[in-house]
Amino acid sequence: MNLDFNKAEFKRQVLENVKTLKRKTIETATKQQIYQAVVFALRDLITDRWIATHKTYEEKDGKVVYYLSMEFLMGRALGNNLINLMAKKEVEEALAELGINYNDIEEEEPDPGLGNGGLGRLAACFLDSLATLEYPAYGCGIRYRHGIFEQKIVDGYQVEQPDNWLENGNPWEIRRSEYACEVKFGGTVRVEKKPNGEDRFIQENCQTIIAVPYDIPILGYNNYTVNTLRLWDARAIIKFDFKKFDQGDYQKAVEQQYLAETIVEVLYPNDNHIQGKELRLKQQYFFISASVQTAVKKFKAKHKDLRDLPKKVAFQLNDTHPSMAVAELMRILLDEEDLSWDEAWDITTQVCGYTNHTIMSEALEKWPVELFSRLLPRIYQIIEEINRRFCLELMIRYKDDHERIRRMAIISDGQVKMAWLAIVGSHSVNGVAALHTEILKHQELKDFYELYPYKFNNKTNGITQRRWLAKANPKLAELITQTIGDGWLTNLSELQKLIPYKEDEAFRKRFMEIKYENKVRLAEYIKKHNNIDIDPNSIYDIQIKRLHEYKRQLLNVLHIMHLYNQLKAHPDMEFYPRTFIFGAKAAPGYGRAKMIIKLINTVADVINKDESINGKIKVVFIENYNVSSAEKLFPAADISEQISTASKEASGTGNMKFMLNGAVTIGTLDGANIEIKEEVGDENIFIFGLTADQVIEYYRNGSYNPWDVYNTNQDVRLVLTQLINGFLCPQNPELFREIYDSLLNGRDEYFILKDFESYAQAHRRIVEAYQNRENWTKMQIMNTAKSGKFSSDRTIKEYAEEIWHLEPIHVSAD
Ligand code: T68
Repeated sequence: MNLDFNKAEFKRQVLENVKTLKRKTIETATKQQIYQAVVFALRDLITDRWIATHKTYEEKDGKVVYYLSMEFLMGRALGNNLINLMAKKEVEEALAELGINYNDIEEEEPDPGLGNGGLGRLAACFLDSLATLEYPAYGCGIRYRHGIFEQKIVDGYQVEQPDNWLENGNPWEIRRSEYACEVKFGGTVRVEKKPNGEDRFIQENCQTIIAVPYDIPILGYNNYTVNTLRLWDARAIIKFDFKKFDQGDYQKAVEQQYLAETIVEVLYPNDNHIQGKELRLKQQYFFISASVQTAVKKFKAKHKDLRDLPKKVAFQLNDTHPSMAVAELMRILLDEEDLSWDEAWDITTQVCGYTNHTIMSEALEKWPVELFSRLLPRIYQIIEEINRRFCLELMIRYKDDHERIRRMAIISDGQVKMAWLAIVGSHSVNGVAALHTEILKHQELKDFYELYPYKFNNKTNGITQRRWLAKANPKLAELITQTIGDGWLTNLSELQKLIPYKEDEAFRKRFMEIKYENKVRLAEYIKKHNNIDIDPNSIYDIQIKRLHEYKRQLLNVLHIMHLYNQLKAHPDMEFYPRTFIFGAKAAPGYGRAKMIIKLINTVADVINKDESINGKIKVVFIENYNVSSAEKLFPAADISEQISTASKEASGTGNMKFMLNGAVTIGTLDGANIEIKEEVGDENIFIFGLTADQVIEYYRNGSYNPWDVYNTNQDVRLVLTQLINGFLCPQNPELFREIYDSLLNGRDEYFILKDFESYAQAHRRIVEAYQNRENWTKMQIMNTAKSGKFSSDRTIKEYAEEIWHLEPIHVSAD
């Protein structure tokens, strides 16, 4: 219950807004118009707190963290903000009194998809935790006009359509043109002398683009904190010389504006993969320059001595995408603030921290020197100097180990290595799960770990329980609150108090009922969207994440084919009904990933249409998997598929969302699965497959041969043959030849065949366990009860205390 919320006043404002904003009455307004009127009515309440928060931050003058990220995968804001405002019930009632169904209104909000997957969603969970824990924080990113594409499935294939999330405007944002700043590209660099005798570098003949911030409020849960997500839009400077003004100038001016604005046109749709496009480099510098300039300006408004910057400001780099912040901060300190190199470097490294999210080599950012130096000549110069000094240090330390120095150089082979820049320019380098950090230290970043052991640390990822339990699974949230109180909302470890209740029959019964009700809700969604009937009494086995070979959706679908084969061969076998659900977007340029989507849909078609198996297996592909559909999927899952090739998934966060909602994991010993297993105990998780050490050893010695599996395993051989013999697609038997070849002749880079038998066995153990319904419910309860570690509140506290040295600042009601 929110004491500031006045229902009568809220209703009055909604009616007023429909009239003044849309010239409508509540009876004639569209649902979209009512949605906007509702948001504006809430903004009033939110803005008071937003102002109070910033006033308090100003007065207390504490340290602030800037979370710099190319991606913020926020999902819809309305429901989440109502939960954090503790006003959901009242708003639902108020709308009902106006004859409006709240759920219909919630569905009107476009799902802001300004991110690809885990990395972007992690940033969103972090913002929620930062505000809830009352840490002064800004998220800084890009206001893409088009977020992640909308996925349509046409004849089983993925078809991409532009996401138009700003079509009706965004009622949550405020444009703050008064804080616009200039970002400079290209041109040349001129040298002159500074008062201290050092060189000063001046950028000339640049193309200047205006960065205009849009602010979005980030509400803490049950407190008065409202932090800011600041997303930058790009505008051209258009200077009309009215004397000379003619048709040609006008045309040129408009063209210039168009070019400037393409910078923020679209999010690059690759997850764990970098394409190296010029526009992407522009995007990076654009938002970094604007964000760093703003942070320094804000600091200078209150403080004189820039050497105090690390006491007041922390930058966290969400992967290497924002690593230009290192060079941009150096540029400002050197060129605009006249600091010496050593002073500037000391400040910069104290301010910056870098988070690594992947060891996939195709995700390592490297930019051609030619492109970099042409687009950002001054920034390139600074990086050259950072590199020169760094290599000198290396030469002193490693003498004539030239090979090592070449490996570690920030600029080498005609490329700028952004990860090396981020490591050298930061005081902290962290991985996102224990195993991942160990692999960084001892494999991928071994050289740097040996040089800077003190920089390396682990921060296991987390998720916000406000969105992923309170909002997504209101019934389970209510049961938990009735049973152990509502402390879990801000202290997820309290879920442990549920453990004794697994022996309580009434609790178990209600827990099971809720899972069933969530499964019914999902069945309705699937009926509506896929026109497939699924049975809520079947086992819901769900794999939802980006499509990538290392995540091994292919292993899952080959195993489904195998189950189908068994059922066809032995129609009378005992077979517990199963529903396999997938949701995944493939990068538009990732051909093999798109073929795997086609394969899943083809297998789904064959199996779902086969009446002879009495619906014992159903396969569903959820179109356009996003945050909104995720909120319906996690609560309905029995089984969570976390089956990446060990060592490849840095952490995973979907695994945590399933666990929180009481699903049982089938997974490899990869990423955070290991920590999930530690929390929940071996008896409440199904582990299979090679370990990371084994995988790494196979890569090293090259001794894995997929043909050995093919030749010795009948089941695998049959499934593989079905890929190319017309079984799936009689009109085009060659359709899946490419996938077949990747497994056998391409040497099965991700050990799908190697892990197949162990995976099939784990599934057999699961089906057996599932049929002991009481015990299964206990396992589910244990998964929820032990998920406390995986709250992003825990993660953020660790970042704040160990990396940022940040203190909470309490915002009070008046
Ligand atoms: C993910 N990375 C990791 N990258 O794969 C996942 N990459 O294990 C981890 O849990 C998550 O980060 C959070 O730490 C990504 O999501 C990208 O999306 C990405 C985007 C652009 C370029 C490269």
